[in-house]
Amino acid sequence: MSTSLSRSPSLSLSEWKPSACVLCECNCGIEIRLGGADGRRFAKVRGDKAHPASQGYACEKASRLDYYQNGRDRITAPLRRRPDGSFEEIDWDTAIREVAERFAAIRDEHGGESIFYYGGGGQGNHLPAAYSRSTRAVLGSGYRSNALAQEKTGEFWVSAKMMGGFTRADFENCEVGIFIGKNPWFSHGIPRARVTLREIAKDPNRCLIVVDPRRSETADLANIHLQVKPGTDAWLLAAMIGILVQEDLLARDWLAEHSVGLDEVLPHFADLPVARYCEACGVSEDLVREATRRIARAESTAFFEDLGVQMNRHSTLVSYLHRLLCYGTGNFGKKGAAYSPMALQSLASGGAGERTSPVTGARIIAGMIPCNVIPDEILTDHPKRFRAMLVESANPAHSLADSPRMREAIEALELTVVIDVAMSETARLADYVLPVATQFEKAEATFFNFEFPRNYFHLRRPLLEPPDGLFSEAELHARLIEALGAMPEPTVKALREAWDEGRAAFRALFFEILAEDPGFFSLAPVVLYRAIGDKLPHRLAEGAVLWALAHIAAQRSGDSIRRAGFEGEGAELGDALFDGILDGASGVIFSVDDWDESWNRVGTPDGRIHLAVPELYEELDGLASEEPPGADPEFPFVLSAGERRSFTANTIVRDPEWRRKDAAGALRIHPGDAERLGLADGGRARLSTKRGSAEVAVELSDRMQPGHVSLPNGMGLDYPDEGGTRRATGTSLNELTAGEDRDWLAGTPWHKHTPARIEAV
Ligand SMILES: Nc1nc2c(c(=O)[nH]1)N[C@H]1C(S)=C(S)[C@@H](COP(=O)(O)OP(=O)(O)OC[C@H]3O[C@@H](n4cnc5c(=O)[nH]c(N)nc54)[C@H](O)[C@@H]3O)O[C@H]1N2
Ligand SMILES: Nc1nc2c(c(=O)[nH]1)N[C@H]1C(S)=C(S)[C@@H](COP(=O)(O)OP(=O)(O)OC[C@H]3O[C@@H](n4cnc5c(=O)[nH]c(N)nc54)[C@H](O)[C@@H]3O)O[C@H]1N2
Ligand code: SF4
Ligand SMILES: [Mo]
Repeated sequence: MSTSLSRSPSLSLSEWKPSACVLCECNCGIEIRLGGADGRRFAKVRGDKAHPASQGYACEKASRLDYYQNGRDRITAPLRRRPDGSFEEIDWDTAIREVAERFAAIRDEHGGESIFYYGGGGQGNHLPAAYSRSTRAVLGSGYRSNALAQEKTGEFWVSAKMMGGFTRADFENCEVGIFIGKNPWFSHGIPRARVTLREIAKDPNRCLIVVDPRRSETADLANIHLQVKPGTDAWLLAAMIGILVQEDLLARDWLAEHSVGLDEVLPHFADLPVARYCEACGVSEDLVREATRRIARAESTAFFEDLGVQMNRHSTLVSYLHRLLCYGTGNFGKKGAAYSPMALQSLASGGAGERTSPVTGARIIAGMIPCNVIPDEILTDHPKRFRAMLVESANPAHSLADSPRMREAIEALELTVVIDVAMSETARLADYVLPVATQFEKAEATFFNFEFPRNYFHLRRPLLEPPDGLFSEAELHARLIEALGAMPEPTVKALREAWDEGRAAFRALFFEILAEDPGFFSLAPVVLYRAIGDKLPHRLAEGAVLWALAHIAAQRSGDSIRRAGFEGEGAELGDALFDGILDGASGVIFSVDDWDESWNRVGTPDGRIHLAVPELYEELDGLASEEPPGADPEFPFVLSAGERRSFTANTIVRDPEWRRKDAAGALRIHPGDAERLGLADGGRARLSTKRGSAEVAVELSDRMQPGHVSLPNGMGLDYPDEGGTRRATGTSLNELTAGEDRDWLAGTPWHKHTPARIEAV
């Protein structure tokens, strides 16, 4: 395969090539101009005006994506761990053969369920998860997890109970926008976040409400800032619902038409002592009433909850209260409110806790085991414990609670295989490290497509060839399945020939194979990749699996796809959509809905919103007698472990130089607290939790309230300096967090509420 780049570098230097940013879930469309001596540097990056969602918008981080693409700790050959812990390079045939043999041996001796899969993609790459589905099926690996199971699973659980599906909200058109534990100024999460925030804030007819203990950068713009005490959002939201009920502000007619269960819920709020709950959360009752009334009288309100509450105490309860507030004021299925997007591939399917994990019996929500119990599923002599792990595009030794225990768990496994581009903290613990092409060296895409009424999908084209010997996850999974003897070669051959004959022939054969053997479905990703990958235009081989997803979407949501301009009946529509995706260099609108369509996607049996969630009543009622989290004399501070700042991006970018300032990520502390402890701006302090201790740089910040301190996410990575010596910069947060500090229901961690002690050094 040769590219315009390798044939005529001078041409490619002057060309802007469309792609997308991979640093947060927005995946803004960008254009990249390559440069440098080898033509492989990202010389210039700008927003892509042709991208359907971002429309030319990009934040400051995208301009420095070269630090990801050209990182110094890129792995360029498969690595095998020696008994002394060091690594040796091996050739690909050996690597694939040994990894396949060792997984197969564990499967044959202990059952495939003992092989745990973690990851599948990060902020920019979800195709690996689609292909690994085949490998997992062949290995019989039924348990999996990823980062969503330490942030969103509580919300998924509540959403599944109340709505039978996942919802998002329309900030572009809302009258009131409310962010609960979310700082979109830095974390984004909605398209063109800063533009939208400013638009809401400056319009006198609209209102921006922020719930955050910190005066966040988003709170700076807000009309109403509900500055709760850390970890007390449950009291605040319960008080707001109490006000709706007691002041008769509920959207009663709307609720009668669209919901069930109101009568069951009302008694929990009818006599709720609003004043006492406001005191518990530290916000003046007047302000709480004002915000609640503002929401109740608005034409529409858009809600967004994120890590500030999802990684905090009472997180699943807060997700429930947030939704009661949202539906109680009639904010679903209309412009400016919540909606159900049409997903090409849902990230939140797979049950709401009916299955449980093999050792600890933790609820499996949306198919994922809670991240916080993973070490407990390994470090035991339970016969059903996990004995091997396949990690793909994730760094759990760094990103999960209690890193020391997670390291111990990985070391205890019989086999750990890591698929990554860089020598991550997790890769360093693996038995085999399998390197792959970066997200700009292969076709990639995410399923973070949540827009409405016009939703988009972006299959990115590769900009660069991978270095010699490297290839994508799709190719890797295909090779593993071949080595496992599970690739149906005659089927692949027949499908290849059918593709050349035409789409009708290909469809007929594919669906015939599937009808004969439903088990074929899980192998379909790698079979499609082998059958048609190299036949797709624009080097989009890894897009092959989308052929199947396009057909499923066409079957389920034909009208939405036709409204987006794709033509054809039945299966032809699927091919039209697939071709549209292949053609859309800057992304493509694949579904157009009207607001009513959201109601058709409500997945409850009666199509109504279910307000009653009895599993949470005990916790809800218990707030009345519970002491809100206060100062523990041993650990008097609350550490918010993982704040998103201007230049943080989990661990995708490993070079600390990429941050323009504050490379080590300082601990932010209120000036009054600092003075009391004798800490100066720019000085050092010792930060200790019950789990660990670290020396940190200090930054005085009047954004923090007294008693609350914060550290950024994505720090503490060790990275080779120019001479090759690895050095860590900043604090690895999860050396300080504890696995048992988690939500009782969803198992989501309390990272934003880590009790801590601070001393001057
Ligand atoms: N710049 C940047 N952007 C990112 C990322 C990144 O690494 N860097 N990561 C992406 C990812 S993976 C995610 S999940 C999102 C997360 O996006 P966010 O959830 O918006 O990010 P955070 O900064 O972790 O937390 C948001 C806010 O929660 C507040 N908070 C802390 N404690 C409490 C509390 O007790 N109550 C309330 N109400 N708020 C509290 C914090 O002060 C903070 O302002 O960001 C995405 N975007
Ligand atoms: N204490 C605390 N912990 C947290 C958080 C917090 O706020 N506080 N935030 C949590 C959240 S919200 C999240 S989302 C997680 C994120 O944590 P993880 O899900 O573990 O994700 P990353 O740390 O970004 O690791 C992604 C890995 O993918 C690799 N990679 C990049 N491109 C490719 C590719 O094309 N293919 C492959 N195979 N690999 C690639 C990178 O090198 C990196 O090692 O962290 C969580 N951990
Ligand atoms: S980091 Fe910035 S440019 Fe990149 S996707 Fe997120 S908002 Fe867009
Ligand atoms: Mo995340």
